[in-house]
Amino acid sequence: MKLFFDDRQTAHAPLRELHNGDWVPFAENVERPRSIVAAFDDWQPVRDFGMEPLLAVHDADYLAFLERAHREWIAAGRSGDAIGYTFPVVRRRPLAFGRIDADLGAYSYDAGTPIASGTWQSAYWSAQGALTALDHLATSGDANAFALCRPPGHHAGRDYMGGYCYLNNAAIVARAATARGLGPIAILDIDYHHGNGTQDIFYADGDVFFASIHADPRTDYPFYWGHADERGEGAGEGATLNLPLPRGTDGAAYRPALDAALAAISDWGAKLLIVSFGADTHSSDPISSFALERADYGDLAKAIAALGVPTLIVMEGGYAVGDLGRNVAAFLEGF
Ligand code: SP5
Ligand code: ZN
Repeated sequence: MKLFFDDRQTAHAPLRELHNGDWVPFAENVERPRSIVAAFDDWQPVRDFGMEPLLAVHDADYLAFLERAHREWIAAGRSGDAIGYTFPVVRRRPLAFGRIDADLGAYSYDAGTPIASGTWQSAYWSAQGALTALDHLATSGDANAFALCRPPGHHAGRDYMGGYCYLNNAAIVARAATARGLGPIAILDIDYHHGNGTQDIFYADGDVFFASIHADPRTDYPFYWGHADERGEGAGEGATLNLPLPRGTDGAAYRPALDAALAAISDWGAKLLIVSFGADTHSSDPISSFALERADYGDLAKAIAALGVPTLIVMEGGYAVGDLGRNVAAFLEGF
């Protein structure tokens, strides 16, 4: 399997995040991609597909905000990472603000997603890596490809960041693939956390099927989305499938949910599968509470590969840095 990564993805290095009322070291750190890079010998270069495929998913004003936010933060006399503190949950409308703090709140839904000096550069190349992997899949005849996306993407929506995510890499490649006539497309999200941004982008969209297996949002981030009764709306009615599982879920208990998701994807008639893969389902993950082991990842991959659908894997979460590279390798080797 060809693997795609660009070193500019390590420019993003926030120092800390808010967690349970305290500042803690930023969990989505540069040791993560380094651990995954070290687990493989051969990486392919990332190509630049420009802004157009990003604009097919994200609003132009949101992308401009991501690009300028850290400069404005510094210009306002601040140091370190830009982070918001006021969030317009009551109602958002397109106001023009004169202060970076207002923009930070309007374009995010949590306080765990800081913008550092290198954030835009890394998010941009993370998305380009996914697009390069898609292009490889579409032109090589290979059955699968892996984009080491970092920062991850599945919590980011059309005009908001959150959950360590800025650009929704899976959604960007799904839209690009649709434009290339590669559909019908399904996204299978097997990160520990619900992929609320991806769900939101395609919620009323009948073109892309979205299935997510994740920790029950009644107990786990992102709390407000990923409940089993969220099934899509309008033209997207029935094209969203949420399979929440309890804390402590191990490989055996995970498997029926995976089989249900794969059956639904097969019924959808998917001709391209995008897998949002998080290794934060591992028993050793410091911020998550499932109990999958390394050998389980090979089994999951074999079940996915048995669909016989070309598969693009994009990296999402996974924070047990000491195990991360080997866990990702176990998953990819299963294909
Ligand atoms: C892509 C992804 O897996 N995002 C997960 C975002 C979860 N953020 C909320 C959890 C905060 C836990 N912070 C613990 C940090 C320890 N250094
Ligand atoms: Zn996650």
